[in-house]
Amino acid sequence: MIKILHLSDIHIGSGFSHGRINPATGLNTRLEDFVNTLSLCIDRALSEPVDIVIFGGDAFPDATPAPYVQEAFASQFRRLVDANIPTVLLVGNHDLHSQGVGGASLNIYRTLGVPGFVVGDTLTTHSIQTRKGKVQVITLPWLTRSMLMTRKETAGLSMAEVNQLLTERLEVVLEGEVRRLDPDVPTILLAHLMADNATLGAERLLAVGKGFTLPLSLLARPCFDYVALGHVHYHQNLNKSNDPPVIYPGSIERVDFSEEKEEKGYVIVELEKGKADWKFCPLPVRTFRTIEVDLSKSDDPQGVLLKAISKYNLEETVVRLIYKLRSEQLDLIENSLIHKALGTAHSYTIQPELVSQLAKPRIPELNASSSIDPMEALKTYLNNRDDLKDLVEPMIEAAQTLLEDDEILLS
Ligand SMILES: [Mn+2]
Repeated sequence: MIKILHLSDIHIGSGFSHGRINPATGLNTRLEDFVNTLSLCIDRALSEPVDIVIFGGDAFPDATPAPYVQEAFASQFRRLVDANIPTVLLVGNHDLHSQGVGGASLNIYRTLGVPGFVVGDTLTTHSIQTRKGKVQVITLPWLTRSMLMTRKETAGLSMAEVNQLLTERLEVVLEGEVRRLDPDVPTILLAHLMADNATLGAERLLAVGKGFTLPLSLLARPCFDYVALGHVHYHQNLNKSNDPPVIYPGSIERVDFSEEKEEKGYVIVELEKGKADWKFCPLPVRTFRTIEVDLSKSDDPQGVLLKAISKYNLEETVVRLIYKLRSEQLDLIENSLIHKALGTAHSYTIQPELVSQLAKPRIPELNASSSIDPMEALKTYLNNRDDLKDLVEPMIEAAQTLLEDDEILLS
């Protein structure tokens, strides 16, 4: 039995706006939070000890993190080198520089020949010797069109056609890897991708529509004993029958407020040929709290607001206060008292919203709660703008071209 620690979407160095400078260290407290959480993952890898660590991609917010952020990441993973624990670092979309043309931030670990470290920046199979025997890891990094197709092949194709072609190409290449597998050795597919039946987390806010998705049938195959995913920040198992488990461990820290209610953690797997027992291990991460109050109908907006704040213990918490009020109520809010009430929070933002502005006529079809394809949204918008009537065609054409160029590369 081979014991594995599977973590993903570290994104260390992001969310600084939710922190503050720690006067003792000069560092942003959110960097310290992320380092602390990552160190808890590594602690667990060492204390078990696990036989291999697999990382599902997206190490930093982008491919060119500041040197002190890179160092924070490296000093945690260095502990695995010292403990002789083999580690696979998969390349996610955020790790690619210029859509991959500029390489990947994680490639430096291969260049330096860090003992036991494997970087997955191509679709290939790595045969890795662990203390408890051999394991095969197929790495499937974030796909860009240029990896499997030439520009010529995609010219004139619609976004959906390009995605279809990319999926077909991938199937062939993956099949090639599968056929070369040793059937007696436990096998992991480690992939950074959007599966078509995944529940989305924060990454949806960074993507146009749902972007390029891959069918679950490509992943949930008996030749894989465990499918380790990265990309979606919300922890989930896509294959409830567990044959094999198809797991997003999710991000290890809250990247932003969209992850306010999500549990964060990593996954421990016990793997043998034909069998994978896994469990999600929650991490103690900083609390995020949205306090939302509608004061527009209140005679005592200040009192109601302070009362809403006082309901929570905000210590060590990242707070977002959103309140709605009418413009004529503005003078009734004493800002210094609001700041004082929020003073115990780790950090906070205040977003007053005027209801008169909120009541502005909107296009009901474009309501935030209904999901709509970007092209449909644009068409709906243009239909409601008589003044843009003459521009409808060129604008739709231009938007189509933009989406075709970028859709797959975005996330
Ligand atoms: Mn990603």
